[in-house]
Amino acid sequence: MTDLDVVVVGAGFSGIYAVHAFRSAGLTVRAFEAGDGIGGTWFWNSYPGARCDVESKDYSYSFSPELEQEWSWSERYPAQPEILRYLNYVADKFALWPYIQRSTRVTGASWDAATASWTVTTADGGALTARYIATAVGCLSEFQVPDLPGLDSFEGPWYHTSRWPRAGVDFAGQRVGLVGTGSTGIQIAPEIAAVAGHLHVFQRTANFAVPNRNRPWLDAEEREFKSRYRQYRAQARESFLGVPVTGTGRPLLSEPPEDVQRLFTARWQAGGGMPFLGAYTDLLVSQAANDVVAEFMRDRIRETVLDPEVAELLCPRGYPVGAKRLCQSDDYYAMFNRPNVSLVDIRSAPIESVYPGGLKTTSDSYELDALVFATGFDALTGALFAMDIRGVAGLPLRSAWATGAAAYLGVAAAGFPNMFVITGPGSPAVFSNVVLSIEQHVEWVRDCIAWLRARGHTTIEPTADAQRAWMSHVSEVANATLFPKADSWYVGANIPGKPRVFTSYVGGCGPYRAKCDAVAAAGYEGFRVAGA
Ligand code: N01
Repeated sequence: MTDLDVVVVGAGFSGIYAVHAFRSAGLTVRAFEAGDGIGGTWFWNSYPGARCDVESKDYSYSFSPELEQEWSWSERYPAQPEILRYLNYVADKFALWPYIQRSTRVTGASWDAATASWTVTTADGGALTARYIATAVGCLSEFQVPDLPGLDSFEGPWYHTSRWPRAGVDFAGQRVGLVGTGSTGIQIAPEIAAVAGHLHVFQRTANFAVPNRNRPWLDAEEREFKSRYRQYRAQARESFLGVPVTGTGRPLLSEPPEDVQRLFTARWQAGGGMPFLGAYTDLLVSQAANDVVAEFMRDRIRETVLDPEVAELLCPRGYPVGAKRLCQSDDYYAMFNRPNVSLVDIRSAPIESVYPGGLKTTSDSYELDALVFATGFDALTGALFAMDIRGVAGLPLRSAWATGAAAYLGVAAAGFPNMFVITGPGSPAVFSNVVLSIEQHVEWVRDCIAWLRARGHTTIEPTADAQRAWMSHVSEVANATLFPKADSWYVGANIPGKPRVFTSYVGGCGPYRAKCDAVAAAGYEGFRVAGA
């Protein structure tokens, strides 16, 4: 007998839905959440400018038609506070609060073969047992601050965007240094520039950013859209990215160049990253096709940024568009026309150290009052490795995945029975509308547990062979694309010493869902079950 059927680790989009789905299936469940509020990514990343780059109509739960109809988004792209309000509304509506224990960090989980159960320990000294554990820790949770000599000596405050002070930060009139120009840096920079005395943007790698063209969601538009929400969701589930995107269905290289330019111009005007990269079938597989879109985007930077030297420095080179997550901003490039913003190239002159009054590169010193790190995350595995997870015979997850993370279908790992990794390595999560991917994983896990219980089975674990075959399929699909070709968090390149492995499934959400369903229909093919 265990204390619970399922322990869920984390209460972001995935943990919240896991609690609801598992409870609705008659399971006893508790989620542990380290934060004192729910929301995961959207709880922690409360920096100014934080906004989702997937449209609100897509980036929302699809499991409840009622919820879908009654919630009203105010903008095309939802800002962080609104997403957080939405998630709290969901917890209220489905009465989930009693099953979510906040301010409780899970420190470890160990498998006991004799009782076919997990013992989960928490930072407050608590421990309980559960038959199953579902990690819902998010793919981008474990933030990273560069190990800069002298950072401790800095006299001003410094912040990481992922742990933004709840009360906000007043940069008015200050000299601020921003390190990092990924999706986060690109969002926060214009917000700081609007108030700071001076903003120095320290750029190691220039990034591609498309406009959002964010705008309010008008009542009439919303009403019309909601009248066909169900059909839209059905299309989304079968789509490649979890968002139905209308592409030409043709390769760019077969099109007359003037048609290509016309189409990109229209999509640039309309805004959004997915319609841009989904415009042609070869953009993410052919370097020559990708070069065309890259040059189109560099031209947009050159026509926006008035100083040609700054514009050239902002022009990304050396990796394909989309191989690092495509950023979105309506203001980032134009911000460099402000007199109080300067771009510092730390590729040619790297940061050497921080001193009490500022930051020193190999060529200059910058006097600063405050420092902001938008330097990203130890993605996919960081939050899992932050816990001491031990599977069969006490094997630590960190050791099992020492040369690269591996999970059968991206949801369960050999050596870790009865553990489900929501949006785990080997799944399409980070290459999709993650909310739909989360729902698909949670529902698959819920149905798997129901299937086991109906047959009296007590354990399920993928075979090493099935896992190996899946991960080699994941690599094969990725290697046929341009995705692994950039130094990005997708391959772990942003974390010193992390094995360089591309572990996301880029074969598309629809085909992935079909594969998961086929495995289930075949009696959980590739898994070993035991008990009864
Ligand atoms: O992190 P990143 P992020 N010295 O890893 C630089 C999601 N997200 O927080 O490219 C100097 O992308 C690093 O430079 P380089 C989204 O999936 C979504 O911005 O490694 N610089 C890079 O410029 C996204 O992809 C949304 O050379 C250092 C930056 O820091 C993911 O989160 C919004 C450095 C890190 O970029 C992560 O985005 C925000 C060092 N030692 C985030 N270390 C939306 O929905 C790192 N850098 C819109």
